[in-house]
Amino acid sequence: MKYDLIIKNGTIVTATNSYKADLAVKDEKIVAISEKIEEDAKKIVDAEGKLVLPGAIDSHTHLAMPFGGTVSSDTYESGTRGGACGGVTTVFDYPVQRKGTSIMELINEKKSILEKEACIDYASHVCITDLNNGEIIDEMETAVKEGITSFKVFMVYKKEGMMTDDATFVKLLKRAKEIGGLINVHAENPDLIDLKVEEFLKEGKTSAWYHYLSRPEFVEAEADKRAVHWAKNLQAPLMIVHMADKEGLNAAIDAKLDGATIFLETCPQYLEFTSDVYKREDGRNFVCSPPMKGKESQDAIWQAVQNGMIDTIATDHCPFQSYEKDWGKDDFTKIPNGLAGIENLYPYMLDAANSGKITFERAVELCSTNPARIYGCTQKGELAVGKDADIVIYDKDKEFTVTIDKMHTKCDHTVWEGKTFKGYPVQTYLRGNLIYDNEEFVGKPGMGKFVKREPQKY
Ligand code: DUC
Ligand code: ZN
Ligand code: ZN
Repeated sequence: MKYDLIIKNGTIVTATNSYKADLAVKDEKIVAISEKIEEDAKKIVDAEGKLVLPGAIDSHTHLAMPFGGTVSSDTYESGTRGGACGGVTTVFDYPVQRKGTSIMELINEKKSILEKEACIDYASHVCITDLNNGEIIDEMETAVKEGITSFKVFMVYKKEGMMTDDATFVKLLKRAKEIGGLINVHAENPDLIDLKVEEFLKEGKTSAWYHYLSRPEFVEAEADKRAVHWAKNLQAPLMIVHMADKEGLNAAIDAKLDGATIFLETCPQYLEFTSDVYKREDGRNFVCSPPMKGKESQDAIWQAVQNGMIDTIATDHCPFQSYEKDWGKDDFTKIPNGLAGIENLYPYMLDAANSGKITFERAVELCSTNPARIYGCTQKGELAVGKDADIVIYDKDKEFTVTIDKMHTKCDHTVWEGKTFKGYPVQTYLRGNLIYDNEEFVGKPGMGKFVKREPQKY
């Protein structure tokens, strides 16, 4: 047999165009794309009437992460299984450095879990909480050589011991630039949040609505602007993750237009929901940080998704079970922060394409091609000869309504409950291997491989 797999008669979508063609796979790679491929293969799939897309890259998840007095409820296995069923073929995790410890040890510890559990390919951005007397500055270079080229800093979570102060942030930005790495930042101002929280609790204002009011638009905007300021003045590349407010977005866009190397990520929850969700009886289930903002911010973020200013869409997948969210029924500060989303990312953005809000090419660019390019996944993000055969077959006409019973992650509830998507992935291939078939997971834990990334000249 010449090939392992041929996908025939589909419409191939890239970040720049769409065209009808057949695609052949051998030894996990795409080896041919042409109008007609007549040779034999072990498996031939007819994709007539369907779109053939590169697998999505969810470049922002927190799997099995100790947080909010518990651990996020998806393991590496269940989170990546969910991803596979939503067309995600590469996941990025955010392991958090314990203060005073080595990041290489953390990377190796996580790798040994992921190689057993991951159902899709995986990479990590390492969250740095402490420079460890400068040791981490050296370790960053080792990490980059090992293929871990991005790092995260939190401008928040001061009391939780995860915050990076400005001096450390600046050192990390400069170091990442030297070694072809990238710093990702969670931008919110911790002191304003702590001040507001204290005031609200004193006044007995404890519902989920006060989660939003303790970290409203200007709290994120201040930190966004500070982050933009450092990146611009140090001429260092920076990714601002989960961008959710208009004022910060505009500052970042201005800096980008001025030549700063700033990348922007947002998440489906900020595109779908506004802060009004925190007024709901089940508002705690929507509690994540940064919180959803008002309509003005939502409209601005959508506009930036449409006009090319947002670079990537990822989920910030960090689910907690209902009983854990219930800890904060009468005190919003006890609600673990985070939502499930990995299985809904590609369906959501492709639904936006199917309904004409963006093009399918743009959905592919945001969810696959851009994250691959920005984070140095040279084998991913595109259906092209020589790339990994990470492929999603998408039926534009299949209607799918999200209910928790149909999800493949471990969490017992979802903010996406009841959402109907026009169009849905019907098959996912990981390096040519079928891992999802018509609402069923057909892969195996351990199939995922480490994605060794290349340093970039940003
Ligand atoms: N925000 C969340 O909502 N969850 C995980 C971490 C974060 O920053
Ligand atoms: Zn974050
Ligand atoms: Zn996050």
